[in-house]
Amino acid sequence: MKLYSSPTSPFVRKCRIVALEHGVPLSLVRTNILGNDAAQPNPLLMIPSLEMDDGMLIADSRVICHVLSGGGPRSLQDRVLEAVADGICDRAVARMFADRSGNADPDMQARHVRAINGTLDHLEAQTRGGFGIGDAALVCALTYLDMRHADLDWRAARPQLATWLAEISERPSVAQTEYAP
Ligand SMILES: N[C@@H](CCC(=O)N[C@@H](CS)C(=O)NCC(=O)O)C(=O)O
Repeated sequence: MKLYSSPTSPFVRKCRIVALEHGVPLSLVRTNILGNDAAQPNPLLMIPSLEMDDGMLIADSRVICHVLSGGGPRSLQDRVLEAVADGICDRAVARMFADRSGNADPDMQARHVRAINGTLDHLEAQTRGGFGIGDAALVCALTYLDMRHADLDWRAARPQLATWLAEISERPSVAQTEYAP
């Protein structure tokens, strides 16, 4: 199976972690998301997308992770965590693109930061165990903040999340998929 990808996308990294956790080999096809649209198989012009061996194209990291993990039943808690962590990534990616555009709306940028911080506070108050797709998504969100939004200094007021990330970073699927900016 081919995963259309970039080495700095949190959604791609989540899929790669889930594939490694489930022993699914993936061939990565590097895709320039802001480059030539003709090279992008996903009509939504987004990564990740997964090309199955029979040619079927699957868009969206949540659906891709469902497929890569075998499509079995999952706890509601794990699904909620994935959605919340992906939401942080949506905000963080939007803030990054707006910063790069040079004409970011300050009110919108502040709203992204409020949303990211509020969601991290909510997650800090929770306990977690095991390692599901939601946890993979959270790893990708926290490390994406480190890579693109170090100014937010998310660890400062969130020692539980910081300790959790340090421990989980030892996991082979996490260690082998570090962002490569
Ligand atoms: N909901 C999507 C979000 C994917 C996403 O935002 N991908 C970004 C890269 S991190 C992208 O392809 N952006 C290109 C664009 O917005 O044109 C998923 O989970 O796969």
